[in-house]
Amino acid sequence: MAEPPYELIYWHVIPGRGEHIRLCFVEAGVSYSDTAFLEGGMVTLQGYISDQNTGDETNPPPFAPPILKHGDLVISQTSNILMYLGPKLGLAGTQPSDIWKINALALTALDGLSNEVHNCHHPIAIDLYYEEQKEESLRRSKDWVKNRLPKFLGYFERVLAGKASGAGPWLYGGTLTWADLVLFQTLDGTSYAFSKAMAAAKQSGKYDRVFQLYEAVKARPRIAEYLASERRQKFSEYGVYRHYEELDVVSDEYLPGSNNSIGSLLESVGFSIKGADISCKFIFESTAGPRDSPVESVVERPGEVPVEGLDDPLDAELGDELGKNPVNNREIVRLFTRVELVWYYCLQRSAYNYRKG
Ligand SMILES: N[C@@H](CCC(=O)N[C@@H](CS)C(=O)NCC(=O)O)C(=O)O
Repeated sequence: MAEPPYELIYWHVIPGRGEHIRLCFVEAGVSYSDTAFLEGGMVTLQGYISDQNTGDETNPPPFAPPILKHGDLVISQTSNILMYLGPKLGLAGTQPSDIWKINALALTALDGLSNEVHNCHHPIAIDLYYEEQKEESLRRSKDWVKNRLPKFLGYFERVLAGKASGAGPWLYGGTLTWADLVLFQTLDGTSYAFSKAMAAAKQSGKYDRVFQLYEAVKARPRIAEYLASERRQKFSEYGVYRHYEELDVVSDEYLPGSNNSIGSLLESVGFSIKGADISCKFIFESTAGPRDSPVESVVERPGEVPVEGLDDPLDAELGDELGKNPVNNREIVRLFTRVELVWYYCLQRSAYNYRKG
């Protein structure tokens, strides 16, 4: 018996969570309808999520899109839909039990590289505008980029290095599954939101397998054609992935050689600071200058941002300087504060050039 039509019910204009479902259909070469492109599509969607909707005889009402209608079946929740479609579209591995493993991988990507990214621009309340939670968004974005992004990228790198992933570029069992498509989409969205951090992560070489998977999905013939088409909706300042220049922060985590020079000096007295090499020229100058010179006077000298990186003589000079003056904890705290401030400044102004160099 022929399959009933697949109907995707999702918002228009934003790729959002609906895009995970679309990519599965595209990769499988299976046609589907999509309310994002249908006349009256948003009325249909609103009908499903209306607080008047109590569902029907066999389907409870969905809370939010994406929603899939397939014959009499109406289901919601992205991962649930993906797990339903995976086996039907040939994206579910080779063994019946594979779906649980694939689902875990997809859920992890959705947790870390979708929901958490969304929470970076909406850390306080979903119903408030971003503009009403900007300060918290910045704080959260900085922390996310520093601590969570490397954790999730590192996790997927480990998965890809593991035996269960098989020989190919894919996450599980040597075949392309819906988890690969989800990871692709979440990496794509995260790269839109946090372009600098993702560029730095790629450049670091720590996550080569992850970025290879991204390219491998992108090069799939049907996916490539879809991505180049009008059907691929662009990211914007709506939806899960948004680009706000001020949130596009980068972490020292990814910068090369970040645990040498002043970093190791500070570590030797119990502080951990990474990325200090990029700013140790400033620190050297500030320690050589008047003890209480305000940090602002240091950071307002953009011409001296060491975009080409620093070499050993400077570090040696700094070592001498610190060596000459007994360093007590108070001094180190003062230094630490300066390093942080100057370092952020350097990143904002020139880290991109620095990495390119
Ligand atoms: N966990 C759900 C989240 C669904 C969700 O948040 N959908 C968004 C669009 S991507 C929405 O319209 N939410 C409305 C709301 O949460 O009030 C899923 O993965 O499907």
